[in-house]
Amino acid sequence: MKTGVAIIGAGPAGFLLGHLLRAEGIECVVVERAAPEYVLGRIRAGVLEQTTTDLLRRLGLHERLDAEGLVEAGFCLADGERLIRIDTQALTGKTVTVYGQTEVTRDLMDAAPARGLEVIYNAGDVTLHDIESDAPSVTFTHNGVAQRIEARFIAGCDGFHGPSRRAIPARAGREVERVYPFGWLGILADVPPCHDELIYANHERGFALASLRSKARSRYYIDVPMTEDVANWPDDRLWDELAVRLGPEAAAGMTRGPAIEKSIAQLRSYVFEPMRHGSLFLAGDAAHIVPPTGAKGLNLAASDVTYLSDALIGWFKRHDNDAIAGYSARALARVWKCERFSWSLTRLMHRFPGDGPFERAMQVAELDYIANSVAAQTAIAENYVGLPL
Ligand code: RFL
Ligand code: PHB
Repeated sequence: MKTGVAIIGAGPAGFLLGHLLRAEGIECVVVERAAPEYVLGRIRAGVLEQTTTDLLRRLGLHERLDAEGLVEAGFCLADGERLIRIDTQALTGKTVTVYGQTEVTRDLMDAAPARGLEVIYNAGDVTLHDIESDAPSVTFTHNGVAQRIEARFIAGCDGFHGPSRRAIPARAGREVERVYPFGWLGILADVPPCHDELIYANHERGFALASLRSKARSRYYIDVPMTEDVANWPDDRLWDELAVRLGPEAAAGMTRGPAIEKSIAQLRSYVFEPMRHGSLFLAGDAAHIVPPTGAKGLNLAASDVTYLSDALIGWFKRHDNDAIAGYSARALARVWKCERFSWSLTRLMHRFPGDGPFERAMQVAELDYIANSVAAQTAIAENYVGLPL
C-alpha cells in the first residue's frame, strides 16, 4: 500500500492528525496496535483547553462536545484550610471544558469512515524502516498477514511506549526526564461531583484532586508511593482519605459510590528532542510526558498535531520545506512551557519525600501569594486555559 503520511497510533494525536490531513485531501493511513474497544476503554484525561476545543470545532467535530461538555469558568487550589479560586474566565477571558478523552476518541473514531480516514486496528509488530530516506515505510502483521505501507512521511503518534521514538538513533536526539517519587491513584465513580469546579488540594497527608466527567460521574485522585498496591485501597478507605485531604467544604458535598475504575499512574516529566528525524515526526506522548497536575497531556498532543498538520499541508500543497523544517522547534517551544507549568504545579501541590520545613514554608508562602495576587492568579490561569498556539 502507498500513502502520503503513515500515522502510527490511534490515540488523540494520531486521530486528530489523520482528520486534519484528510480535511485537506492528503492521503494518510493510521496503524494501531490495539482493538477499537481497547482504545475507547482507556480512562485518561478529562480537561480540554480552549485550543483543543477550537481544534475540534475547526474539524466540525463539536456536536457532542457542545451538548455534553461542561464549560468550567475556574478551578480551585486548596491549601488545607481554604479554597483559593482561580477565575480563569475573568482573568483570561477563556475557559476549559470537561469532556473525557474517551469521548473525544469516540467522536474522532466515529467520524473517520465518512471522512475517508482509514484506520487499521490490531496491527502487530509495527516496525519503521528507512526513516532517514525520502521513502520510509512501515511494516506490520494484520490477521496473520505481513503488510507494508510505503509513505513520504511517518508520524509517530504511538504514545510513550511505542516504536517510533525508539527508531531514532540515540546520537540523533536527547532525552530529558524527571520521574517523581509518587503516582496518582484514581477512582472513577457514577456519583455527582462534590463541587462544580476542579479542586487541587495540598494537604499534610498528601495531594488530592476532585475532578468530574459529567454531572453524574466523578473522577478523584490522591498521590501514593509507587510501591503502593491498588488492592490496599478498597473504596471506603479511598473515600475517607479523599474527604480528609480535600477539606471539609468538599467533603460535605461528596457522594460516595462504587469504583468503576481504579488504577495508579506514575508521574513523569519527559521530553525527547528534536521531534523530527529525517522523514519521521513525533507528536504527543511519543515525544513528551507531563505529570497530570496541569491537565496538559492530551492538550499538548492536540497542539503538536496542529503544528504538524500545518507543516505537512505546506509540504504537500506548496512543497514548502521550511514548514516541515520548522516543526520541531515550533512544537518544542510550547512543549517546554507546558512542561514548566505542569512541573511547577506538581511541586506546589505535592509533599515530596525528603521535603523539610524550608520546602514546606515555600509552598505555604507561594499559596498565600497566589491567594492575594491577581498577577499570580493570572499567570496560573493563562497556563491552565492553554498558551496561545
Ligand atoms: P496515546 O493516547 O498513548 O495514544 C498512542 C496510541 O498508540 C498506540 N500504540 C501503537 N500503535 C501501533 N503500534 C505500536 N507498537 C503501538 N504502541 C502504541 C496505542 O495503543 C495508542 O492508541 O498518546 P497520544 O495520542 O499522544 O495522546 C496523549 C494523551 O493520551 C495523554 O497525554 C493524556 O491522556 C494525559 N492525561 C491528561 N491529559 C490532559 O490533557 N488532561 C488531563 O486531564 C489528563 N489527565 C492523563 C490524565 C493521563 C493519565 N494517565 C493514565 C497516563 C490522567 C491520567 C491518569
Ligand atoms: C481528570 O479529570 O482525569 C483530570 C483532571 C485534571 C487533571 C488531571 C486529570 O489535572
